[in-house]
Amino acid sequence: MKCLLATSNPHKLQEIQAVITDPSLTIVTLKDIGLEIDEPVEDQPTFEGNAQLKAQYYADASGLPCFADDSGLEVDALNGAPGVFSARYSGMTGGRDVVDPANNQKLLDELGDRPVEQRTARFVCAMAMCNPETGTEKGGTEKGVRNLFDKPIIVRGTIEGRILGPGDAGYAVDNPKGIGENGFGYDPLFYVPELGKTTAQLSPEHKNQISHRGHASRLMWDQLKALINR
Ligand code: ITT
Repeated sequence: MKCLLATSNPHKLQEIQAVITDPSLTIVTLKDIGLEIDEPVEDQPTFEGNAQLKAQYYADASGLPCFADDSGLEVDALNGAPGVFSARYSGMTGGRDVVDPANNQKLLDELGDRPVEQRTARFVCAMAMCNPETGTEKGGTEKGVRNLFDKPIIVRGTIEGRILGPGDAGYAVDNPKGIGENGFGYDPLFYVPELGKTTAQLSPEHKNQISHRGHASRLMWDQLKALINR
């Protein structure tokens, strides 16, 4: 089975491709198929809604079954913010090298000097897989693929942790770099107490074993495998 993995985030691409490696599924990327279209507007109130919106948009544009994730950070003391606005929390635009530190600084500003026990948070990843809409011109997928599933498949993975805070190594209220060099986004500020590390201090393999995206990718693959082997 061939399907499109739709993301413009190279870190996500690597993380998902490292988990879903079965030869019965050929994953192609937007770059592989030369699909250069505007990104959809992610205007849904839930991660699941945005994941489905993205997957359906690119499935329709490509004619391939497509999966996409919408993910982000929920901080309890901020009533779940930044949530679905995680990618654009600070309002800064540009490359990830400027947007990520700006988002991280905004998060530290919002949390202020709250003690670590009030900084609990989780990463959430909703992943959706959609077929091209039936009955449209674009719906011509490869033989045998279309009928594997009728409705979108939607799964969710999470990882619990907290945001670095007073007393933690690498923490200062004006230091958006946090601690650790791996990963992306909020990883340098996302501390997993059981490991005594941020997710930016984990190897890619270790992050995939425990992360929201790793969990969601495995759940998605379990469902697809069951359909392929039906
Ligand atoms: P696509 O929409 O093209 O897939 P994106 O980066 O814009 O890429 P989202 O809309 O799903 O993706 O936004 C996710 C944001 O949430 C991301 O930019 C980070 O700020 C944050 N995030 C999600 N997963 C993360 C992770 O594993 N580590 C750190 N931050 C993460």
